Amino acid sequence: MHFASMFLVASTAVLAVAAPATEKKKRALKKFKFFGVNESGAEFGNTAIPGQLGKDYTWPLTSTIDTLVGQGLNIFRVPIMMERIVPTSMTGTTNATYQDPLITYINYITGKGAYAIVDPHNFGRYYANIITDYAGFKTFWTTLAGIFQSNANVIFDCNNEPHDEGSASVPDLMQACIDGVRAAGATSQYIFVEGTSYSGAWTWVSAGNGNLASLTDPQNKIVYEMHQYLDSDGSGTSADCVSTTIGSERLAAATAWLKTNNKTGIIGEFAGGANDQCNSAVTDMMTYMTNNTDVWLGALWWGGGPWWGDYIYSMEPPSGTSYTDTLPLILNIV
Ligand SMILES: *[C@@H]1O[C@H](CO)[C@@H](O)[C@H](O)[C@H]1NC(C)=O
Ligand SMILES: *[C@@H]1O[C@H](CO)[C@@H](O)[C@H](O)[C@H]1NC(C)=O
Ligand SMILES: *[C@@H]1O[C@H](CO)[C@@H](O)[C@H](O)[C@H]1NC(C)=O
Ligand SMILES: CC(=O)N[C@H]1CO[C@H](CO)[C@@H](O)[C@@H]1O
Repeated sequence: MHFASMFLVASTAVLAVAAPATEKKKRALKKFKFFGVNESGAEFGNTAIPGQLGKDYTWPLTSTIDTLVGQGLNIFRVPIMMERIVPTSMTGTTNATYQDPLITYINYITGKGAYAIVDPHNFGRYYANIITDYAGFKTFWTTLAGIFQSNANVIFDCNNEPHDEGSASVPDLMQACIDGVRAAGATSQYIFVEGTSYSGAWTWVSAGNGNLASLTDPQNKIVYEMHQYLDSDGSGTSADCVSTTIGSERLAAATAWLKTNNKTGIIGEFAGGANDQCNSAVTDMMTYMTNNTDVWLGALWWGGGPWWGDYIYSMEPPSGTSYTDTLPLILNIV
């Protein structure tokens, strides 16, 4: 057991004693509004459409939510596939086989008092075609947000990681989502928007995502979701981190952009391997972000879920390598 995890256990014990007997012991975040994990499974098997439950895709575990909420995490991003929830066309109806367990799972998370992010994990594409039918995409979102219209703890994540968009307009795509969500009567919820170039924080400005500053929301609850991995190409495919300060370095330009434009952001995906260099890099990144909570609302680790096995960034209790090695460090900071 690392020193940091001993500290976590010790401080949890102190809290448990200090808390009134009737109050369930639960750690609170110290600085962030949000900290949590991506809960993968329902977007797996993206070459098998619609795919078969239990073979191509799965739903993440409610027991994982119990465990992580007990440790103070309060937000979970749930990747889904647009083609599975609305199979015929973007203006079509939902498929109950996929929709029913989605509702059950999302309501389970919010029933625990946490936030649930509904994340069409589609890279700006529907059936592998870059989405340019913005009116159709707006209708898709009116349908999807309509399901959760009265649940204030649901967050709508317009689309995961658009990239190589050709002549398509990411601002038009994101604005269509915002308009579609609000047209569903879902007026209390946050909307997370993403940018091109996989929504990378390190390339946010250089890739031209500055034009997303002009998005409008009558409810004024847009949050800019960016992703930031710490490996050499920023793809989140290596257990190695570039340096112990790579996180704060890669976030600097995006942080300045958020401040200049009076916006708030969240890191919707980040990770580093379970090793000393990455643990220092993650510590630096979380410290930097908690130093800048005027613009950074929080972060979500990639990733949890029951099918990751011995994945380099597995945050799945009880034995995922990031769950045992890295989460205790993070919870001491955020
Ligand atoms: C609905 O989803 C299920 C499971 O993904 C699939 O087997 C079925 O074919 C789908 N129905 C339609 C009309 O796409
Ligand atoms: C910054 O944004 C907040 C919330 O959206 C708003 O209340 C405030 O007036 C804005 N400040 C400036 C200087 O634009
Ligand atoms: C965070 O802020 C503290 C206090 O200003 C400073 O000493 C530290 O260097 C900052 N760390 C990072 C990674 O930004
Ligand atoms: C960094 C990372 O692991 N990204 C993965 C996120 O999940 C999707 C689908 O599950 C994968 O395609 C990405 O490679």
